Amino acid sequence: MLYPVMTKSRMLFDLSGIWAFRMEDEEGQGEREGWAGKPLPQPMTMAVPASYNDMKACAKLRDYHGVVYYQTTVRLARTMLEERLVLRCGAVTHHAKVYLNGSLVMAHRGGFLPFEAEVSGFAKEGDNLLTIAVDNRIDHSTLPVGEQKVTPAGEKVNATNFDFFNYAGINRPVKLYTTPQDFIADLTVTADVDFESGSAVLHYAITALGEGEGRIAVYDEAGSLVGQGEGKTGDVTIEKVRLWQPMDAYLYEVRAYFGMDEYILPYGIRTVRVDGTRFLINERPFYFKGYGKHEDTYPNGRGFNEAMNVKDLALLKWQGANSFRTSHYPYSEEMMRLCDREGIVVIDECPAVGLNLRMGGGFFGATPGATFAPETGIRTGEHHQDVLRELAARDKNFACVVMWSIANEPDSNGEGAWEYFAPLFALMRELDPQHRPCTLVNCQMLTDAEMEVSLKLPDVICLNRYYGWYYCSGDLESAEKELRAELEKWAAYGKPIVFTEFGADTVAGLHDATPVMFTEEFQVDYYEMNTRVFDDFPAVQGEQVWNFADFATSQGVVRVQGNKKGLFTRDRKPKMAAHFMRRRWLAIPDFDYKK
Ligand code: GCB
Repeated sequence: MLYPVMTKSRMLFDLSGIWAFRMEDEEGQGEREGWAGKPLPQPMTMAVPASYNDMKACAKLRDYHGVVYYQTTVRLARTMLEERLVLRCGAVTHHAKVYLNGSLVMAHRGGFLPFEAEVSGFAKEGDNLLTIAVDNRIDHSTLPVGEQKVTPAGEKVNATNFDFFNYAGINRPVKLYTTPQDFIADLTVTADVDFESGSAVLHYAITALGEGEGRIAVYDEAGSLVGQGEGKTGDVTIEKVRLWQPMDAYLYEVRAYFGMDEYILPYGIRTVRVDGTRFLINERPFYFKGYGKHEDTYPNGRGFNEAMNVKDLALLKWQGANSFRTSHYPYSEEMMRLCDREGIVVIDECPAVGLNLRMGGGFFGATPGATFAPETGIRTGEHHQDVLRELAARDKNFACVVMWSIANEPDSNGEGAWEYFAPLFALMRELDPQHRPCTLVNCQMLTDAEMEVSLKLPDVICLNRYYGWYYCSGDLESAEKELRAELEKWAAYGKPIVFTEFGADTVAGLHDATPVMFTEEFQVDYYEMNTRVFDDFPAVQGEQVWNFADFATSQGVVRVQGNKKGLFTRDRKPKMAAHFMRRRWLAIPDFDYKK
């Protein structure tokens, strides 16, 4: 799905601002009382985009469970109605019903990917009432996975099977855009690079609806035309190609034409492949240095925060980091475009987190059980496929995306895991026109089971490990021994290994001369030990710390006002460990660290 941009044939309107907002007093009230078709009764004000939870000083809103309504008036000029008019939501968490002038124009399941519909037939000149009903409920059929529970006080709540706050609302921009009646619906570009001659061939495909001829023109960053192709599909050769490199981005501009329509795509040319234990970007062994992140700021919640995105990437660069994983859901398209622009490497994760009923039972809230059991287990299979389709459609052209993560910490040893995951890997490999590596982020031990999901399906072994924190807590000597012993096993299989999580909760400002857990000194020692071990294993091709910054999560006895594993505080102030990792990462090159 194309990101909406302004071109000579397309108008674009951002509907961000203050909208009217209303919680339901009881389930189904909005539909019964027809809220979508008239001004909301006694609304409060709400910022769009943003999560609603932290917007007011109101515990009821913060912990709300169910459907809320957002509403605004969109005033349309006649000229806009002469074109094809599309309404597009960047992300509504978790489920949305969108009404224009009282008519349902689209509905969407899943809180982290865009959706859109042509609304020409529903819109009129002048005032139009736009209403979006947002449902934050999660269960065994949603991604992420959760469960609805009733507290002893009689309140219905979302029991999350994941460790981040269930922020909800219109989290990303809502936009209106126009296209001509005959228009470009999609554009796919892939590239073959000839490293000897220094040229590249772009293969492009324009999907268009209506009558017209297709063509593309490719420009370099100086604005010079470097290649052209006739037809809706074709090849364009670019001589003396300048590649997109980690930390040294270069973006061509692919301008696609169809009839009167024009679409402009920034496009980085690079290659990615796995070779033995090496992860090659542009045929050179790349070492991942960076983080698992969250879209989490105050008071935006998971709401789009463009200033913080810019700041975060600046801090990454300050530290000598080069990459992050979009743990545990796809991030905004704006962030992906920024990473393309800044040369930050991304492991793109879909919102499949909590697919582990065995673990969730103990820690976060869901009832323990067999994850893939037909009656009582999760029922996310079909939705998981839909989400992968939407993710590939949105992110296929980004140079920054070098790998897809199919899930975070699923019950990969559970009965039925192979049957669940093998088709998803096959699907993602088929969906991605660039055939990027696929992974699954593992938290379970390597078993002798014939069908080891975490070993055989992924191209890269991604490990989340907490030796010295959850395991061998505070005892770094034992932790080191155990970590080495486990790594020996994984390293025997000849695939690249990336640590996608390792971390220790640390309350900024807590200090001790003899390091104990939760102090800044302990966090430094923890990283010193873990990274020393990684350096001894040639197969370890990357380290992504958990987490970039402290973040909000459900309340519980193991969380001190949120998860405190950040190397930065929630307002982005470095802890001691941030300086430690900075010294380390500035000394590790992006390429050829482990040949
Ligand atoms: C994990 C999860 C992550 C948690 C983290 C923790 O393994 O993938 O979502 O936040 O551990 O801090 O416990």
